[in-house]
Amino acid sequence: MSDRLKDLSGLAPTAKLPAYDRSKLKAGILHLGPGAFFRAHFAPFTDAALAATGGDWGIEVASLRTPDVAANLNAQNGLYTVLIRDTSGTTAEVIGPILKAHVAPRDPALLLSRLEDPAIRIVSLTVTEKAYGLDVRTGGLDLAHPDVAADLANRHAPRGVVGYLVEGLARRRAKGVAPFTPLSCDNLPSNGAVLKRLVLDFAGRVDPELRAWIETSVPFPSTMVDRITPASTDATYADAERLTGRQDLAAIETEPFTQWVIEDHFANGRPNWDKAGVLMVDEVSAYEKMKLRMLNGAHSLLAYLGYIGGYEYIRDVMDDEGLAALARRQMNAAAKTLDPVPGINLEHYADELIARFANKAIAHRTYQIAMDGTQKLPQRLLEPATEALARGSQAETYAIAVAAWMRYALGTDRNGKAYELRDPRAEEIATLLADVPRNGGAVSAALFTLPGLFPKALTDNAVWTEDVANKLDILIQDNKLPLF
Ligand code: CS2
Repeated sequence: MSDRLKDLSGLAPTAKLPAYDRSKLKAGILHLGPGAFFRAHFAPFTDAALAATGGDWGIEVASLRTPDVAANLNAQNGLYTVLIRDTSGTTAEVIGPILKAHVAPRDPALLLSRLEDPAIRIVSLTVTEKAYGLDVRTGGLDLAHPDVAADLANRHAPRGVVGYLVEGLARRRAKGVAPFTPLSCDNLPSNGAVLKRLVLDFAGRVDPELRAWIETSVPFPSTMVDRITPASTDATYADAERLTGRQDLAAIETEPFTQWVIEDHFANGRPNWDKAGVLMVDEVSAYEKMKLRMLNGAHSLLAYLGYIGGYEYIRDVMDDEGLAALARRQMNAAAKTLDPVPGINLEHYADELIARFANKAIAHRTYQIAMDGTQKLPQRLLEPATEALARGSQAETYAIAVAAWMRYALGTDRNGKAYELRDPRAEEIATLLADVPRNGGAVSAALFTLPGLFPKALTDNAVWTEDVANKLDILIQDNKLPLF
């Protein structure tokens, strides 16, 4: 076994290294949620900006849950490897902007002190959809969300994302420190606006003056991030070691494609991301909707059908011609719900997505994408389905996707093998389905009653709900694909 990656000396020539002086970096960004998605886009784009134009924008990261990533990053002085895979091979880039990693539950006071440090000018997030505590029905806080409830009861000792942001901003205001810019990078439509609403909702409940200050002085830029990033495996670590000559337990693997679009509204400066290929715009929502509906909507469709059909990876699902064609139909249907997106031809975009999904070098598990369906369905499938029906358009592929999610929610695959439904509402779903006969009509009727998930316009549409029930029936009774 090689030595651990700790510095940049003596690395194998196959690795691309940071092209700037790391010792000049200072923590200007605090990032919450240093998972693989963050390590595949935010840190590499910041690395590229530093290489292009210099500067001192370093990043501290904090995990709000598990300690492993932070421990591995600290053991490597923040360095880690990004493997970029396609069918022509794998390349390795060592990424340099991370300075230090914290684990919030271990030392919440330390995270609060980092949030109030004037040197921190951006607090960015990739914490997944479920961490926001969003009530999709109202767009405000879900008061039953465990973090939201705990943080409202104990605002000075938060544990959740919104609680930390509000307490951090409150402390800065009290000390006369300029606010940081919160920067959401999660797959939510208008993620900055969503976060703003949640922060204002929380602040309004604990301190109306603070709410007013945040409303007038804190920008919440929205962003759209796109890079397919499978969870790391032993193969990731082995290839990172082979290509860098160092053991790296924080390595990640990803595809060549990468896209980041950011609204250019910052309170206190930002890295020169625009010099590193990031698109800085005034308004991100058209890009975000395109990505959520065309990429993520088709991804979820393939993940549910694929998983219950016994396909381990998205690339395997794409080998099934019928399912690949269905994904394309779903993308076309989604494209019809979109306004024009500046600079993007949606036909080409869909072609590119199909090729990215089929990338043989990317082992992206259907089970990984199937996770957290109740948090993903609304923006990926249910909102565009509602809009399509309102316009009198076809919504058949949406019915297939919803039926596939419902079939998946039953918790056993076609061979009768049980699996864990990884979803914050898994218990509620299991209770709801406990005594329901296993047929499409009964199961769909039960799941349509899950509070807050399905828009009324959809559940009121008898033709569409019957379509879902029929498709689900085929998936349950015949237990075979394809169903279209
Ligand atoms: C995926 C996304 O896991 C999922 O739900 O659909 O993580 C997807 O890979 C990314 O959004 C691609 O940018």
